[in-house]
Amino acid sequence: MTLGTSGAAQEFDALIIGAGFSGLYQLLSLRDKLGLKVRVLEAAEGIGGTWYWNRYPGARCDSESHSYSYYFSKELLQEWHWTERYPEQPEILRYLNHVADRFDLRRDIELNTRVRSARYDDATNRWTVSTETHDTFRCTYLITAVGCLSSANVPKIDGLNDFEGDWYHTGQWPHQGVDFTGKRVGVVGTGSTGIQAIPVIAAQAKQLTVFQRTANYSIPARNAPLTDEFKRYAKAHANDIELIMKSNTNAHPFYIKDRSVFDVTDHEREQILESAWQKGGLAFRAEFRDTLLDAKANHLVADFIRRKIRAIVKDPVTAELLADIDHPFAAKRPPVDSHYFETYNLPHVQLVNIRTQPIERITPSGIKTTEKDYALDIIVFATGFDAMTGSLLKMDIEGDRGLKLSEAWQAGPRNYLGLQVPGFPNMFTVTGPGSPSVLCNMPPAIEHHVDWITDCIAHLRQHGVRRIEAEEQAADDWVLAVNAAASATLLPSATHSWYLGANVPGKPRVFMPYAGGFANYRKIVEERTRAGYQGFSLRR
Ligand code: N01
Repeated sequence: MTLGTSGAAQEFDALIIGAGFSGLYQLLSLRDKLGLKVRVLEAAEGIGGTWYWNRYPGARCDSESHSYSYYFSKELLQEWHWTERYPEQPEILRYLNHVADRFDLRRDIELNTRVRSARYDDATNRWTVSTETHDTFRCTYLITAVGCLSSANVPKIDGLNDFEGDWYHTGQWPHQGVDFTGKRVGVVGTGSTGIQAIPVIAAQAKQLTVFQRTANYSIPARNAPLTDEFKRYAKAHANDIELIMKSNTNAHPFYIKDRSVFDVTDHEREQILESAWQKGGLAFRAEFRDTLLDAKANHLVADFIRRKIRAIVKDPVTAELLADIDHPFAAKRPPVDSHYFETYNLPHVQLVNIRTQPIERITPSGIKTTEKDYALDIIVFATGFDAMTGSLLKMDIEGDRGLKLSEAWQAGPRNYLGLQVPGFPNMFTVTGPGSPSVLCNMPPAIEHHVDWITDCIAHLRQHGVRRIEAEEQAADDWVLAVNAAASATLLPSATHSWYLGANVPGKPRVFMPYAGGFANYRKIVEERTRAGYQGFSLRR
């Protein structure tokens, strides 16, 4: 449905860009709680954001399903039934569609509408938003809900256009799926996505070649159908689970244990890690408080995983390639997997180390490294995203006095609390850079931001405030705080991580998410809000 009438701008109180987890809840909040006239602009043909696009084989959330849910509606929590420990992409998409129907959101969402530009005009205190479909919208409040991992990073490798087979990026997967039966498949990339996809592709393909640039840790997911007992438990304890998620470091439904790697004997440590490995999932990293803080502590945990890899993978050369990991455990987002390392025991799966034999080019018939030609029918790029800033910078956003977001962020995403950018009045970034976002289970992080933005807009309207904007000094101080929080951990030592923007050539190397912990971050935001929106300039 096209709601636009070409030529005439459509007027709204608020525009939301993106109809994923963030955009849906933001629409509901502004429309139904505050009674604003709101529209969501979504580039895709359907709602779902990340979960609309990421349909690659094996796509599944690494957060456990009972925590990967909205908690704002207790009725919704009680009525929705997840089926597995980790929700699969189609199930999450069904959930988000259910939410859209249940709260009657669709009538205010415009699909197939990619935002091209947004300009702020001080005289009218309005944003003008133009789309690629030549519609124009105007609004007072502009909320970007574009997701942190939505701008696909397809590596620029010579010859890709000449490839005579098919190639795909995991984040832009065809809706009809891809049939790998009888095909020679190459996968480039061994991050969370590649590690999820590789075993599933291997189960179908005639031959699978994995091109690994950086070896990665991975913890078994141990996915399984949820038992009725667990389903009842999660529903009965929804309030407690929510409290745990809001009061810990990563917004997951578990706390990081308050013990050091060195508080226990070698034997005890081995037993603790073995038990966590058997339980599986992201909670593995929560066994010790210093895993991500102390290099020696991390080394002991990492060594456990390396030994596991060597024990699982039968070919010693392949095992060594997989275990030769150059960064501390969890300094890059730790993947969880279903039989990833076991996949390398299959006779039709091979691993190529593109550190020692880099890809030279793509040829019409496959991938050519400095050592060899690999004949392929299909190439899958599991090469990640231009994370956190990519989708924002793709739009031509211009704030006060002609300041472009691309200029303001030339040296990295300067912002305040991950919520606002100086020079961009009344613009809010849901889980923007500078917030804990991607270091968290996302739904609680999203709900926190949406609730804050909603309360903030209510406050502005109640008090006759025309515009709110992050102060320059507050943003500078926050950038320092974000750097300091990262530097207190081992996170920056993974120098090639997307947290630092290092996966995209030419992108400024700045640690983007706030690593000081979700609970701590919430406290900071709350204190500053209570202190009269400290660090924000409010003008009547
Ligand atoms: O991307 P990544 P991802 N030539 O950037 C390699 C979330 N997620 O899509 O490390 C060759 O982590 C790159 O190598 P290197 C999660 O937050 C969530 O896997 O740069 N290789 C790396 O191996 C995750 O962290 C879930 O040396 C190239 C891989 O490609 C985030 O998404 C599931 C290359 C990219 O890894 C991103 O994960 C999946 C090149 N030119 C993902 N460029 C859920 O739980 C890159 N690589 C929901």
